[in-house]
Amino acid sequence: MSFNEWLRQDRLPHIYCAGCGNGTIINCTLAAVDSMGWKKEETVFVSGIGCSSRAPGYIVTDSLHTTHGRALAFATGVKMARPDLHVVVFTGDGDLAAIGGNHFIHACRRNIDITVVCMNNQIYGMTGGQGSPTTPRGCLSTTTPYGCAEPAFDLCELAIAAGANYVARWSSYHVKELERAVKTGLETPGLSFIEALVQCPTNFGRRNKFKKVSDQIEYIKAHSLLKAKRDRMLEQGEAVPEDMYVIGELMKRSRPAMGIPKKEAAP
Ligand SMILES: Cc1ncc(C[n+]2csc(CCOP(=O)(O)OP(=O)(O)O)c2C)c(N)n1
Ligand code: SF4
Repeated sequence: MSFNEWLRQDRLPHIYCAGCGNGTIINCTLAAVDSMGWKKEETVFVSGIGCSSRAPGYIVTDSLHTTHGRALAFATGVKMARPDLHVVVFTGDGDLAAIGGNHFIHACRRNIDITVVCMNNQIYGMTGGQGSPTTPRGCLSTTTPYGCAEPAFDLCELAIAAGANYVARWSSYHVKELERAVKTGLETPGLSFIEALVQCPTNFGRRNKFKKVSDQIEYIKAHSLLKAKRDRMLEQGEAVPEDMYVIGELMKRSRPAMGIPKKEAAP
């Protein structure tokens, strides 16, 4: 089977702008799902609202496109009612961490057995470019015309502190690493959180001096710092610059998870 078979050709063309990073993340996720050998009728994709949350509509499985911020609440319901199903959530930084923030921390606390892929473009894409909880300090958006003054949420730190079993961060540049991380997330019982930094040329790039799509991808690449290197820097007492994105596998543990199918009793 090829992962292309997971895409609904009848839904094309898609709504994404030219150069949007979301397509790359969908490809990586579908390649990981396909490599698990899962059946389409056993796999459900769930999302909230936003450009990123349109993803399940392009996939040939049952899917739920829910209310803004509520993807994890719906996904929890699906998994608790049908623990035999594989549940994958697509979400955006606004959907997950602003309106959906409480659902995020409690899904991690419960450590429910779902995989969450967050396309973090650091802005509200669908509604025209308002600042989100991950908009970096100093960056421009329609609601931060003088530069965002607030510190950004670190979504991975949040997921780790709240209790998720697997947490990783990559980007639309790191396609192979991202695919492997999603696969590890799918294999790991409990909540897996994979953050993918993505370029949004229309609403983030355009306002923040990234003239070409590739400029923003290059920026993300140049500001990515492998966790192992970050740890070495800290050990040596070196300061880690605030504008670096720590990438890699940030947590893998086996806290008790919810929504795991019960094993058949031995005869
Ligand atoms: C209750 C509610 N509030 C606000 C909105 C408007 N709204 C739709 S998408 C969105 C932001 C989406 O941003 P994000 O989750 O970062 O996704 P992106 O579009 O950037 O992928 C907002 C505020 C809504 N649909 N419902
Ligand atoms: S607004 Fe941004 S996130 Fe939304 S489709 Fe366009 S480039 Fe992608």
